[in-house]
This record gives sequence, C-alpha cells and structure tokens, in this order.
Amino acid sequence: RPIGMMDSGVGGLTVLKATQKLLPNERYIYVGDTARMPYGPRSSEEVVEFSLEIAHFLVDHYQIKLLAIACNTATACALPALQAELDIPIVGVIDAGARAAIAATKNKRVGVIATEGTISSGSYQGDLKAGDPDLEIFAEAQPDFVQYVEGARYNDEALQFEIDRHLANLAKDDVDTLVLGCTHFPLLAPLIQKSMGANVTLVDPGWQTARDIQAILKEQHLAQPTKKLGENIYYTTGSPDTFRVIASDWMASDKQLDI
Ligand code: DGN
Repeated sequence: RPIGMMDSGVGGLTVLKATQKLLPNERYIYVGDTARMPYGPRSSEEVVEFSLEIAHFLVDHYQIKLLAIACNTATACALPALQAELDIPIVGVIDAGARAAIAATKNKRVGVIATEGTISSGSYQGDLKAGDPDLEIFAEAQPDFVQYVEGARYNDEALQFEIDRHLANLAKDDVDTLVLGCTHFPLLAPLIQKSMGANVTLVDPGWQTARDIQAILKEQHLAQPTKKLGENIYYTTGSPDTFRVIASDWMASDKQLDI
C-alpha cells in the first residue's frame, strides 16, 4: 500500500523529497490543494474540513497505509481531527521540526517562520518550549513566501531584496537556528540563508518527518518493500501545468537542505 501526502500546494514536495530519499521503494500519492491555497489565512475549521476531504480521498481511492500531513498549517489545525477520524498512522511536521531545532541550536535562540495560521496556533512555540523550556523563541508569520514559491519565483535572485526586507527583524535577533515552519519555504532556502547569514542553521522539518515515517512503518510492521512499488501519483486541485513545472524542477534539483 502507498503512503499519502497532502499539502495546500507544492510545498509538501519538500517533505516528499526527503521521505523518498530515505524510503525510495515506497510509492507516494501526493495531493496539492492548489485551488484552495493558501491555507495560512483560513479558519481552523476550514483547514480541518479540507484536510479531512483529502485524507478520505486518499484512503478511499488508494488505501494508503500512512498519511503525512506535509503542511504545517494543516498539521497545526487538523492533526487531532485526522487522527480521530482515520485508523491509519497520521504524521505531522511540527513536532518533528521542533525536535530537529532543539537538536540544532547551541545558543538556545530559535526562530520560526511559517504561515499566519501556524504561528497564531502557537504549535511550534508549544512544542519547542515543551522540548526545552530554556529556549527563547522568535516566531514570525511570512505569508508572502508561499506566494513566491507557488508563483515559481524561488529561483529568481531578484527576490533576495524582498526576502531580506521580510527577514530584517529576525536577522537581528541573534538566533542560531531558524525553522522553516512552512513546507514551501525550503525551496527558498538559499535566499533565506543569505538574508539570515551563514552562521544560522536552517531546519527543514521534512527530514525529521521522514525519519518519523520510517520509524512508524517499522514499528507497525507496515513492511518496507524491497523494490519500488510503482510510480508516484501527483494530484493538484489547481493548474496541472504550473504544478508540473514546479514539481519536476524541485524533485530534480540538488538544492535541498540536509537538516
Ligand atoms: N505549505 C503550507 C504549510 O506548511 O503551512 C501552507 C502554505 C499555505 O497554504 N499558506
């Protein structure tokens, strides 16, 4: 049985890429809800409704063995609802991102950038504090970054100016670790790294999520196949052309962070 992954758009491909690197023989069915993107400014109820709809589609049509919510906003709003409704393992990205940041920071000053929905939910702040009460947390919503990625502008160096401007405050906060708390953001990592400076460690929660998925599959005896089960399938509720351009570019690029 395949693994399901969902996001509001192309962002979850960063989680898919990390997971596929770790578990190359699994088959992945991806849904990007581009038509209803961005999820960031939506009410929690709406995000829960959309997430349940997508999850049911994946379960009914593909009998997925595990669902990865490859979207921080949906993890923040809908993880408990999905866990209550479905009888397969559901993996989110926030607790994974928080653990990776705690392992990375030395000066205990951690920044988080994400959508408005994720930041206002307090999920990262809560998970980070629960993992290490001594942390100082600097959390900022950066909704414009999602649009840069969905507009396929992430390779555009002219964007550096915009990113610098958006991260100017955070760059002064002396954080040594910055969580890219929206799955779209790793596509902007080279630009974000330049704005923050080379000494700041960027954390892509997709990696820890991939390790969590691996551990759950093992624990629950959801056997990892020894050869690739079949081609991945990608769905978008929006324009297939734009999605295809971004997906094929990103899945082939070597620009992924390694933490
Ligand atoms: N990629 C999603 C996330 O990680 O929060 C959200 C993007 C969006 O819909 N605004």
